[in-house]
Amino acid sequence: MIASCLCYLLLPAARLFRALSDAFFTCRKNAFLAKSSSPQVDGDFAMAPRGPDQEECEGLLEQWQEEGSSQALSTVSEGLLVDKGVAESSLAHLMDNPGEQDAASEDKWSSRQLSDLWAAENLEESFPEVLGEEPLPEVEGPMWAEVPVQTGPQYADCAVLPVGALAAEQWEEDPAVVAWSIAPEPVPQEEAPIWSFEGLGQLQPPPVEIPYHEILWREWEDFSTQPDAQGLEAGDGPQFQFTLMSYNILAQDLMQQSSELYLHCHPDILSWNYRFANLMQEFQHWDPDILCLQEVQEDHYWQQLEPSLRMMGFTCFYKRRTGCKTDGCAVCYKPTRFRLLCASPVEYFRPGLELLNRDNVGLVLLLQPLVPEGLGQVSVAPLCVANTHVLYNPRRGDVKLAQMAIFLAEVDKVARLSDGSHCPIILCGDLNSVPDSPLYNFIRDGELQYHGMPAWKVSGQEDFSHQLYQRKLQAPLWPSSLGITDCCQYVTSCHPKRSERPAGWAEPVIEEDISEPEPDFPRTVGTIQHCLHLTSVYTHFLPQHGRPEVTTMPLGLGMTVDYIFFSAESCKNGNRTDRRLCHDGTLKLLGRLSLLSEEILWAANGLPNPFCSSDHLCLLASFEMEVTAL
Ligand code: KL2
Repeated sequence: MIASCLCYLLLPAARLFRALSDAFFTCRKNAFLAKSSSPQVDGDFAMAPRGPDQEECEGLLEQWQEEGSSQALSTVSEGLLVDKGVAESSLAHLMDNPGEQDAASEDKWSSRQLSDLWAAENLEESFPEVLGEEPLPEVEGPMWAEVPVQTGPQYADCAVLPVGALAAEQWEEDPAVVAWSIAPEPVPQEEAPIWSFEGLGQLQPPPVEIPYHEILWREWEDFSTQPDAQGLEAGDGPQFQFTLMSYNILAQDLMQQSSELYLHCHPDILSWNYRFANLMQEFQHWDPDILCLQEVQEDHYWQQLEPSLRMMGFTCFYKRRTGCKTDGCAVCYKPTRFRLLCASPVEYFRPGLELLNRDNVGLVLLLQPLVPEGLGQVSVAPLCVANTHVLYNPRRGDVKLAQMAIFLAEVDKVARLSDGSHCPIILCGDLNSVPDSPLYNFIRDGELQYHGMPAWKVSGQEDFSHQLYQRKLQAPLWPSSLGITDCCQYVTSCHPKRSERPAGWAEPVIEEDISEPEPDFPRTVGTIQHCLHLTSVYTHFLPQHGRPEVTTMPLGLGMTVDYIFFSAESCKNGNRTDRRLCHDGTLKLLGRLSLLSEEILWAANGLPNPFCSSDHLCLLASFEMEVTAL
């Protein structure tokens, strides 16, 4: 009996205590780093000085002690109980359905399951096509109730541990508690952001006044002084500079459908209205010229995001996922900086094709940069901006590759110039694949030998090598009836019809593929290629921390799945695998917003947290384009 007590109470208690103190110490260091103006502390936690910043941090802790919230206590305890072990066990159910069944069972929101869900919740209608006057659903109360209590076997270690089992000082210093214990202050009228809750009735203003970036420090990494391939620094001669953000903003519907992923979060920070205000603050703070969003819920888009972004000076395009999915991708740009040449929504769903029976989408825009007046007679190439959210299912790499092939074919079509070359391209989004995975390497290297590869390997998200049944990729990966070659080009676009396009892309180019796909074209044996010469803005590693970069944190497990790729000059050394060494072409990377490590995000209670309102971080990069005198 005593032994079991020791085993079930003391061990977990000790483990929890260690997790809490680790998190707290990392937080304090992070907070110091974030607030410090000293260049010496740059990236080096161990060097963080004691000083006024620490006082501020402790002040916040004291404030919390005075205001102590029981809700916050339970949330913090829950948050830190989730660990990688939990992540692994919760994904274990994916492995229970080998074989053909896995397609539907892993995509949580296949149409059948979604309709079941709606039936269960007495919500038989799908989203209305025309959005009515109905008020937004109030999610705060019911959502908390919906979050299941942690009683599953995966929580056996911790659920028995009463919060009171720990000394108060240990958990009350957690950064997450500090974060949401700050008393809500009304936003002064003149500073009220355009997305404030006017007209939304009883909703509260966002409770946090400290901008998230002061807590979760993300540095701007400036490469503009590094000379380019021609030895020119940014700013030499005429130029066109712009910034682009890619951000998976976590659709509320998806979040509620898998609420078990967000048990570590205080319910208030999961309410859409809280998250919406935070997301808008983030957009406003970084103020990109182009904004590529994923997981944009359609009703939120039309009712809140699009109107608010329009007021911020954006023109927005939206593509909802097919089927009965309620979210999609948006691309927004500042019409003061770009003129639209064409917008091309991409659906990956192909009726009757098992490989392409998923509802993911992409959106490709061709934008003409508007050169500021005063530069004289100059021209700048159009810019192709492509945004997508690829299938999540870690076991269906075959589907992901086929989706990517359609996306690349669309990008090729939109960005191809009459001489067969391409205008500058930015391809971004949530690819649900990790760095160095076959899918990632395919985009970066322009080539992938896939034949015989287990489908789960393609994205690198999970290791399913222990499974008996392993779907293997077979050549050809997609049928010729898709009308896409193994070079990821539409069959029709290989025809000289292209030369009819206006030189210099002066006019909008809106072209339909009207001709029937031609089934008879040569296929390679087990290899796919593309010729867009793309390289990643991020390196996926934080040298200062010696840790991988993280763009998302499902169940506390940090990984990169979001990317901004941009076109670079291909290497002249003929070694395709050296694409990383490519130098900048017409697009020069001027800077990027640094990502974070898993450890730092842990100190902020993972994602979402009171400051970052999605389960992904935003990616932000600054580019320069060549401007040529006419
Ligand atoms: O990984 V994501 O989250 O890019 O952040 O993209 C998908 C997943 C998103 C759209 O399908 O929903 C999430 N378990 C956990 N998350 C899932 C699952 C699942 N089975 N299916 C979809 N998503």
